[in-house]
Amino acid sequence: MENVKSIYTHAPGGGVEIGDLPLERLPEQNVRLKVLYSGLCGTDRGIVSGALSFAYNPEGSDRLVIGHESLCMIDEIYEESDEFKKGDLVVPVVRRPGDCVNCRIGRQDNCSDGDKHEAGITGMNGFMREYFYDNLEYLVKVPDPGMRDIAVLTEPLKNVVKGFEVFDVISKRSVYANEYSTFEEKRCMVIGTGAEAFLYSMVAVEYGFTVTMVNRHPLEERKIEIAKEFGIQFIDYVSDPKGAMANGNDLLIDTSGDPGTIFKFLKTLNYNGILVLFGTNGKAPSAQVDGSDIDFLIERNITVAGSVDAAKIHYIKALEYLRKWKYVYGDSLSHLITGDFPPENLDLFSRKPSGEIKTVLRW
Ligand code: DN4
Ligand code: BGC
Ligand code: ZN
Ligand code: ZN
Repeated sequence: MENVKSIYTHAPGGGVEIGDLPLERLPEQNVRLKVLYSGLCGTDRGIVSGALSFAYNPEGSDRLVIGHESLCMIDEIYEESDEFKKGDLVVPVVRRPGDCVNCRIGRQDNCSDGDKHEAGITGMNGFMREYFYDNLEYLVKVPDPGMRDIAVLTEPLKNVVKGFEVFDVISKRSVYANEYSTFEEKRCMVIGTGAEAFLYSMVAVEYGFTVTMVNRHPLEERKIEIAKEFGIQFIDYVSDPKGAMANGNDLLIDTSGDPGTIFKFLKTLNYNGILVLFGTNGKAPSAQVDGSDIDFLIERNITVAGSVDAAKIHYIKALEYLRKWKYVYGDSLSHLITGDFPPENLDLFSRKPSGEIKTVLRW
């Protein structure tokens, strides 16, 4: 069996190593992929630090190849296909279905019994390696080869597209839009300033919201500039607590996973406000909630929704956004990718480069 350079951990304990590991091909796998780029995110760092207790190794193995964000090229194809051919750029989907009703209709992102797997996260080897075998069924084709520089953002953006699908469903419970049935003058606050926060903010701008990102420290000048290019405002809520709490918000999106911060900004939600919980951090400190917090949620008809992962349809929509944004924002879009490193740079898993939005590994 051939060996390929791979980055792996021992889940759920953590750690990160790089080395040559055997590349297995299962009988149902009909495509060989060459990995071009891997994105690195909060989930990868959480797995490596041992903060995500839900991560686990493939059955019978004591290690997990990590990585779920990638842009790949079809290296070999072993079956006739009208859709795919050798050389196509593709994004493999993260979550693989189990047997529940949601999984059986391609909505494993809403799996109803937890019996699914996620590449590089739960029980299935991921994409941080030179090559791997997969099934055409789990690939999404990048429609335009000119998107090679930004298509690695498809996977993190697909989560955001799903998050907004959740928002679309929930916002129907009352009249949420303004009198012109648009979201202009509605306010969206995003907690956190990482890649997912930027992508959530950009889609919120698309919807017509006035968007503010917040963090507990100042932001590098360069990141503030990039945010401005996309029409996003930033507030450091420690140095400007009044500014951060000044306006009511209609939509609050959390990418921090920090309960204390979430409850603090929850109190800025307007009537019929919506909180989308997205950030995961099992090591975040606990926060106090009292009866008045619960009263606040009830009296204002506030909806709190968790949102995880996404389905193929969201990957396709994410690619549509990226294609449009490349046209609208030009070179600014690629500024979201703030660093491009060889895979041997394992310190990236424990240290965020300064000014990071999205760090990628180039294979
Ligand atoms: P990230 O870049 O680590 O983003 C987390 C952001 O939250 C960073 O900007 C943090 O700031 C910021 N933050 C942490 N604590 C606070 C706080 N107390 N107040 C304000 N901001 C804070 O990771 P990412 O953008 O890749 O992903 C965001 C989160 O979503 C991670 O927890 C992922 O595990 C999770 N995630 C969930 C899904 C899903 O549900 C998909 C992808 C990611 P700093 O680091 O600059 O200080 O499907
Ligand atoms: C991935 C999702 C996955 C989630 C698990 C994220 O980083 O993008 O596909 O479901 O991690 O928490
Ligand atoms: Zn990720
Ligand atoms: Zn399922």
